[in-house]
Amino acid sequence: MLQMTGGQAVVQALVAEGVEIVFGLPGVQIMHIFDAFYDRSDIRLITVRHEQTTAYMADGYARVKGVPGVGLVVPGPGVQNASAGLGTAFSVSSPVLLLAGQIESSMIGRDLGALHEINDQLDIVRPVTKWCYRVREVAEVPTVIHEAMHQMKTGRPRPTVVEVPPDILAKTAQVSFLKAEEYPPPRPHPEQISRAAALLAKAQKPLIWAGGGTILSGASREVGALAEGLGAAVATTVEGKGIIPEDHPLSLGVGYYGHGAPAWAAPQADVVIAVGTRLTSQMYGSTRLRSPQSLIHIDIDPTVIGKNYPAEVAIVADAKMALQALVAEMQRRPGGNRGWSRQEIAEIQRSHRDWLAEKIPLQQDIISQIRQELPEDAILISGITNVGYWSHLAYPVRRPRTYFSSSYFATLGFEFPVSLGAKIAAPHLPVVCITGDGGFMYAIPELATAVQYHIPVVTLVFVDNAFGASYNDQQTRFNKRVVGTELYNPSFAQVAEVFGAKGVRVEAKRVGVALREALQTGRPTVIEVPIPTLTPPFQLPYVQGT
Ligand SMILES: Cc1ncc(C[n+]2csc(CCOP(=O)(O)OP(=O)(O)O)c2C)c(N)n1
Ligand SMILES: [Mg+2]
Repeated sequence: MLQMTGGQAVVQALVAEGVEIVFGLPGVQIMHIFDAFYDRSDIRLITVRHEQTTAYMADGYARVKGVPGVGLVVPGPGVQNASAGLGTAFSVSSPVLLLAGQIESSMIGRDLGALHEINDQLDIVRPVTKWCYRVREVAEVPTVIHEAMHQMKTGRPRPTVVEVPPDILAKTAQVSFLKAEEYPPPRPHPEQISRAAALLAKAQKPLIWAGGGTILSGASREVGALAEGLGAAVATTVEGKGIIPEDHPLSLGVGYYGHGAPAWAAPQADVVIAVGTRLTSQMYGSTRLRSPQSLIHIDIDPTVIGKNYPAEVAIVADAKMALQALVAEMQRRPGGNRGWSRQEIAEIQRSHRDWLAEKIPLQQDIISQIRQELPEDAILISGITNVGYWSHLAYPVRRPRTYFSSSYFATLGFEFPVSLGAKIAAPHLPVVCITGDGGFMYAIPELATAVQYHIPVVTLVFVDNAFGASYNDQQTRFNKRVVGTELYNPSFAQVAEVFGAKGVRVEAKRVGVALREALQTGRPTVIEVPIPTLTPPFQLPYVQGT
C-alpha cells in the first residue's frame, strides 16, 4: 500500500501495467495526472497539439508494438476531439486506452455549465469502445486500469476509455497496485477443427481470406503452413496485408472493393477459410462468395462469424491457435491435397499486374519507387488519398505490422499522427506516411510535435489541389459538376520548413530519390508531390473474375 493522490495512482498503475509512454494534451481537470509525470524516468509524456492526435499516436504505437497505447485528454471537447481516433482504432481493432478527465464528481449529470461539461460523456464514446468506466475512488484506480488492459488483451482488442473526475485525482488515499497480466489465447473446439478438416480434405481450390485478426494474433507462420499444406491461395484484406509475404507463390495479395488478384481467384474457390475478418469483401464484385462455395469462418469474436456470408463451420478462437490445430489435423489425414498450381496463381498475378499497368501507370510508378527505397521492415502508413488506396493493391508487403490503413472508418487525416506514434514505437525503422493535400491539413500542427520530440517521419503529400476522391466522384457520377471539392493550398514544403522540419517539392518521377535523401537526413521531412486528380479504385468498375 502506498499513500498517494489519484493522479499519482493513475501514472503508477500505468507503469505497473508496463506502459512506457502516454500521449496527452493538458487542461485543468487532468493536471494532477500531468503533475504525476514530474521527475519520472520510467514513463514518458508526449504533448500533442490536438486531442485527435492523442488517440491516433496511441493507435500507431499500439499497432507497431502490439501492446496498448495510451492517450490523455480533458473532458468534453477533449474527448470529442479524440473520438475520431477512437473510431479508427475501433475499426482496426487496435488497443487504445483513452484516459479522460471529468468535471467534479458532485456536478456530473446536472447540466450546470461546469467547465468542459458534457452530459453522459461515456455515452459518446460507447459506440467506439469495447469498454468504458468512471473511476469513483482513488483506491480503485489500479483495478480499473487493470480491467481496461484485460479488455484490450483478451478477445478482440478494441479501445477503452477510463474517466476520472478531478476531485478523485486530487484526493490522497492508500493504494495498492496489481501486476501486469498476460492471458492465454482461446483455443478452438476440437470438433469444429475436425469438421473443418473434413471439408478441406474434399476441397479442390481452397482459398484463405486472412484479415487483421491474423496479424493481431501473430499467425504468419500458421497461415503460411496451412496454405502450403493445402495448396490454398491466400487473399488478404487491407488490414491483413503482409500476413504472409505478398511475393509468396501462393499469395494473391489484397482484395479491395472488388479489385486485386483475389477478384480473379475468388470465383474459382470451392472452400474458403476466412480468418480474423468479417469478410467485408462480400460487399464488392467478384470477391463476393456465392453458393455453393463453403465457408469455414475463424474469429475470436463470435459476432463476426457468418456476418457477411453463412458459415458452414464456425470456429471461435484465436486465429493462431485455430490455424495451428487445423494444420496439425490436416497432417494427420492421409492423402495430399491438390489445390492451386503455382502457375495458376502466377497467371492471376500477371493479369492483376497488367490491369494495374493499364489503369494506373502514374500511381504504380510512384508506388514502385517508394517500395524500392524501403527495406522490408519499413513501416508505411497508407492515408485516405489516391496513392494510399492504390498502395493496398500495388505495394507489396512482406512482413506483418508494416502497413497500416484506417480500415472501413476511412478517417481522413489519421495518417500523419498515426505515423508519429508508429515512429515512436519503432525509432530504428523508417516510417513513411502517404497523405493527400486534404488529409494532411487535418494534422499539420503536429509537425511541431515531430520537431519538438525528434520524430523523423517522412511524409509524402500528394497535391492535386482537391479533395480528389470527391472531385472525381463529381466527374463521374455528377456529370462533371464540380462544387466544393477544389482546394487552395500553401506550399507544404515551405510550411514544413517554417515548423523547423525539412520540406522539399519534387515531381512524381523523383519521389524515390527524394525519399532516399529524406531517410538519410534523420529529420521529420515533408515531400510535396504535385499530381493530377486521379481515379480511386472504388470509382472504377469491378474486375470481372473468371
Ligand atoms: C473524416 C473524413 N471526412 C471526410 C471524408 C470523405 N473523403 C474521403 S476522401 C476525401 C478527399 C481526400 O482528399 P485528399 O486528402 O486531398 O486526397 P485525394 O483524394 O485528393 O487523393 C474526402 C473528403 C473522409 N473519408 N473522412
Ligand atoms: Mg487531394
